[in-house]
Amino acid sequence: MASALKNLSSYNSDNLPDISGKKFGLVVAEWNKEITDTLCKGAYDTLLQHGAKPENIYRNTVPGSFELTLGAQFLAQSNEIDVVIALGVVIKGETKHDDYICHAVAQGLTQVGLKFNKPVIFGLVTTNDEQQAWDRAGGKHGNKGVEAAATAIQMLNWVN
Ligand code: DLZ
Repeated sequence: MASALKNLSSYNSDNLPDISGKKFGLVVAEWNKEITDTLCKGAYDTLLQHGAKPENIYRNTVPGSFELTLGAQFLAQSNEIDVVIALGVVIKGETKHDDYICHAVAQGLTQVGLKFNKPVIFGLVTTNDEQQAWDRAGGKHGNKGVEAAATAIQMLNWVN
């Protein structure tokens, strides 16, 4: 149950909640698997660094990014899960498939979060080529999995 009414005393100095009892559902697409695994590791390590317990982090895979929405829904509907992190990599090709997939995932994840009143984090890397994807999976532009996990933690300020 989300609460918009937080007293300032409930925040620590970094404005981050205590996540030691929170449960995280990661849904990871297998297309571009090497890259999504790297995103997933970034997210996992970040959660642990901030106090999450390994046994409270669930990882589920789906074939491609298009399936992230349904995977996220399966996780979000569980009372066991406090926040969902969806991770995928969509690389532009000769056709417009990337457009269709990315829009569907963005809209789908938004709907899941609203339907279950639960944070669902959009960790979809959308690039023109594979190098740009690696640049965002531990390369010169950081690791979007780390950012997704940080966003999840921040959003837990809203979850009791
Ligand atoms: C079909 C497809 C293509 C062409 N490219 C990608 C991609 O770059 N990244 C990704 O995660 N998935 C891709 N897919 C697979 C679709 O997401 C989906 O799995 C299939 O269309 C089956 O629904």
